[in-house]
Amino acid sequence: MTSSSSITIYRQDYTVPPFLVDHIDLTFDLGPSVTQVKATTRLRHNPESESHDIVLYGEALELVKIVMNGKTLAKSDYATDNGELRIANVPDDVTLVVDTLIHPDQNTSLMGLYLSNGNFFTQCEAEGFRKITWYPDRPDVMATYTVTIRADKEKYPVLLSNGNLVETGDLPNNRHYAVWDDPFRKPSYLFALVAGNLVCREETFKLADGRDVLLQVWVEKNNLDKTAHAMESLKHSIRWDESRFGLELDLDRFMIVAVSDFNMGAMENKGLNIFNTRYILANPRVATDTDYANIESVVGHEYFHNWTGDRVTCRDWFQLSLKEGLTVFRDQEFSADLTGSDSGRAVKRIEDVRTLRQLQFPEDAGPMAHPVRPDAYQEINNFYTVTVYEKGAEVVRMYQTLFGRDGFRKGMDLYFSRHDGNAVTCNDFLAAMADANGRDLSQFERWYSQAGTPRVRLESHYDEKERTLTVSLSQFCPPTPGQTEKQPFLIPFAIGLLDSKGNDMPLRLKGGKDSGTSCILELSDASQTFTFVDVAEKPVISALRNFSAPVILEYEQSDDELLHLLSHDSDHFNRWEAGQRLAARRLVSLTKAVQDGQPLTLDTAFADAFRTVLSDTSLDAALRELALTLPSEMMVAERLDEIDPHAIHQARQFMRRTLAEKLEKEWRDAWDRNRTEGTYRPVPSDAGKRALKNLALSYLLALDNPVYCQMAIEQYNRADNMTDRLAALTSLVHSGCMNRHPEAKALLDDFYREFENEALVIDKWFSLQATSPHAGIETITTLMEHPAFTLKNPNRARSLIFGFCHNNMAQFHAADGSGYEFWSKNLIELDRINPQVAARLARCMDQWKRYIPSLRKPAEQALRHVSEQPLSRDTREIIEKTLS
Ligand code: 0A1
Ligand code: ZN
Repeated sequence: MTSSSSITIYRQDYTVPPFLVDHIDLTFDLGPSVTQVKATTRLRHNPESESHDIVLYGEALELVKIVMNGKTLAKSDYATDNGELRIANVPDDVTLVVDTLIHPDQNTSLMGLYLSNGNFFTQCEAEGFRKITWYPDRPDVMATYTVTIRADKEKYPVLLSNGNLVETGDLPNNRHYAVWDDPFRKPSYLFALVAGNLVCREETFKLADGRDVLLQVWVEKNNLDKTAHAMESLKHSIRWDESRFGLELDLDRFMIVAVSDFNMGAMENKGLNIFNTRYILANPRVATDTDYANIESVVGHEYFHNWTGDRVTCRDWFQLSLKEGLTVFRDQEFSADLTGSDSGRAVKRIEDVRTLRQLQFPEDAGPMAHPVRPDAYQEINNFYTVTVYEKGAEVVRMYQTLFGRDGFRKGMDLYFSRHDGNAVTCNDFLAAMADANGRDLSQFERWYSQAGTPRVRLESHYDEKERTLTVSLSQFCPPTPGQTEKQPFLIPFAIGLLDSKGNDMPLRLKGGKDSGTSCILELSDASQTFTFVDVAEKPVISALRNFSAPVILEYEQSDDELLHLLSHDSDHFNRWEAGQRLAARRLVSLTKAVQDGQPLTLDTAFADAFRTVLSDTSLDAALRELALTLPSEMMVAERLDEIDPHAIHQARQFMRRTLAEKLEKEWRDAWDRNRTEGTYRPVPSDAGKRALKNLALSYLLALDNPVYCQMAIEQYNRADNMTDRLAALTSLVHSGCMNRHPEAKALLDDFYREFENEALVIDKWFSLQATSPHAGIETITTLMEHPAFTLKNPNRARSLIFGFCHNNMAQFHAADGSGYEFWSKNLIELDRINPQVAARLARCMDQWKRYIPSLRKPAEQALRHVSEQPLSRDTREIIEKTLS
C-alpha cells in the first residue's frame, strides 16, 4: 500500500465509539491463498454517543457480504471511504454478519493473518485486525470472543486462539476444527490465532491461590530443545507479579508461541502471547547471556501486560504509554529483582539508562521528538518508540521514586480497583497515583505532554564557617517540533554527599529532619535553592543518584571529584557514571584533536583510574565490565554539536588501543581469572565474569599482537557456549587479526557451517560482519547476495542492513555517500515488502542535519531520492519529518 497524501490524527479529536460490541463470533476457514472469515457481531448503541452510525474499519479485504439483522445489505446501504465502512442511522441493537476473503500468502507486511514457514499467525496491534475483517477496530471497543478455526488436519494439526479450548472435532475432506472461547472482554488488537505444525513444552503450575494452570510454549519441532528457559522465565514472571503486585493469572491456560517472521519483539494477545523466536529460543549452544537475559525480560513483559494492557487497556492509541511505559517499568523491576543482589539491580539500572541515553535522548532531540503521550500521528506504528516505551518507563519510575515502593503499590491497587476491565488514559493512571498518595500531581502531567529531554544545571557553594552547602538547581527544556515553549517539570532529584574519605555524609536540609545519606530534592520551579546544614567538610556531590529522573545533568565536576566518586560512591550507578563522564570528556577532546590534526594523547591519571577499577576484585565482574566499556560512538555524538563520525571513531579507537597498551597485564589477568567453572549457567554472576573476560579479550585484540589472535582462536575452539564463541569471533572479525590470520578467517566459514540450520545464529553471523569497522560497502553488498540473505524476514533484514546503517558509524558514513545510497536503495525495496520494518530503517537518518557539511549533502540527496518514490504511509511520515 502506498500513499502520496497522509492524514494526521489528533489526540484532541477523540470521540467515543457510537456502537459497542458485546460479543463476536469468528469463524476461519483457513487456506494459504484464500481464507474465509465470517464475523458475527452483536452491537449495541453507546448511550454516550450522539451518532447512530456504525463505523467499521477494513484494509486489503475482499468483502463478500454484510448481513444486518438478517437482511443482506446492498452497496447503497453503506458508504466506504479510505478504509472506513459506515452504516448510517442504525437501530440500538443489531447483529452484523460480515463475510470476507483474505489472502495470507500475499501478506508480506506481517500484520493481520500471515504465513511463516507455512504456518498461520496473526498480529493485530495496533490496527491489524482490520486486515482480517471489517470491525470497529479501536481499543475502546471491548468484546468477548468465540473463535472457530477450520483447517486441513495434516498440515495444521494445531489450532490455537485466545481463552479456553471448548470443542474440537473432525470435518470432511481431511479437515478438522477447534472452538476457543475467551470470557474476558478485549479490544480487537489482542485477538490472536495460530494454526500449524507445532509442538509444545507444557507444565501444570500452581498459582498462589492454589489453582492449577496449564502453561505451554509452542514452537516448530526442531526448536523444542530451546524452550526450557522461556518456560522458566514464565514461571518466574507469574510468581513475581503475585508477590510484588498481588496480581494473579486469571486464565486456566497460558500459551506462548514462537514465530520466526515477526515485526517486533513479542505481542501480549490475551492468553496467547506470540513471540519473535529471538525472544524465546535458547540453549547454551545457540544463545548468548544477553539472549538469555532478553528472553527473561520479554517473557516477563508480555506476561505482565495481562494486567497492564489486557485487563486495563488504552482508550486510544495516544495513550499507548499507559500500558507500555508501565509494563516496561514492571519488566525492568522484575529483571532487577531476579538478580537477587544490590549490585545486580545496579547492573540492570545501568543497562536500562544506557539504552535510554543512546536511543531515546537522540530521538527526543531529533525530528521525530514527541511527548510520551503523543498529540498527533499519521501512522500509529511509527509511535512504538523508545520515548513511549523507555521514557514512559522512566516516568512511571518517578512515581515510585516520589512515593516509595509502598506508595507506588497503593497507586497500582487503586488503579486496578477503579479501571479493571476498562480502556483508560494516562491521566487516569496519574490520578490513581495522586489520589492513593494524597498528592496533587497536576504539574507531573507535563512529563506526558511535553517532549524533549530537560537539562538540569547544578551549582553548589560550601560555606566553611556556617557549615552549609547550598545546591542550586535550574531546569530548561529545549524546543521540539511543535513545542517551542516548555513549562517546568516536577523533577525528583536524588542526591548524596561524600566526605574526603569517600564515606556518605548524613544529610539534613535546613528546617528539615535528618534525611539519611541520600535524599530526594523536588525541583518544581525553573530554579530553586536547597540548603544542607551541619555539613562537616566540603563534600563531593553525588548528583542524580540512580538516575532519579530522565534528564541531562549539567554539572561541571573536576576530574578529581569524578575520580573520588568513581572509587567511593555508595551509589553504584553514580560510580559507573563518574567513569563514563571521565571517559566522555576525553573522547570529546580527542575527537576535536582528530579533526584539528593534533597529536592524540591520553593522561596517565585516567588510565590509572581504569586500572584500579579493573583490578578491584571486591567489585562484581559485571559492574567492572560496565565501568570499563567506553561510551559508544553514538553517545559521544550526542555530546557534540556537529557529528563527525570518522573523527569520533578514530578517537574512540585510539582510547581503546591506549588503554589496551597501558593495562595489558591487567587485561590478561582479567581474561585468565574470569573463566567460569563447570557447565554453562546463564546466571548473573557467571554472565558477569564472561562479560568481563570477553571485554578483556576485545581490548587485547586491539593490540595487533598475534599472540592474542591465537588466544581468541583458541577461545572460539574451546567454547562450550555461544557467549564465549561469539565474543571470540566478533573480536577477531572486528580487529586486524582477520586479515593477517587465515585461520581466523576460516572461523567465519566454520561458524556458518556449524549453525547453518539455526536461523537466529545466522542472524548473528550477518550482524557481526555488518558491524565490523573493516566492513566496507563491498563486504555488505557481497553479504546481501548470500543465499541465506532475504529482505522478507525482519530479523535477517535487521541483522545485516540495520547492523550496517545503524551500528557501523565508521563505514555507513563513508565520505562518498555510498552508505547512504545503500540505505535508500534498500529502504525503497523493503518498503514494498514490509512498511513497518522499512519505517524503522528510515529512522537511521534522524540526525542528518547535525552531520558535518560534507556528509549533510549526500545525506540530503539520499533522503530526497526516497521522498520522490511512492511510499507507504509509515515510511512517508518518517521521511517527511526527517526532511522538514
Ligand atoms: N505490544 C507489544 C509490541 C508490539 C506492537 C506492535 C506489533 O505489531 C507488529 C507487535 C508488537 C509489546 O509491547 O510487547
Ligand atoms: Zn509492551
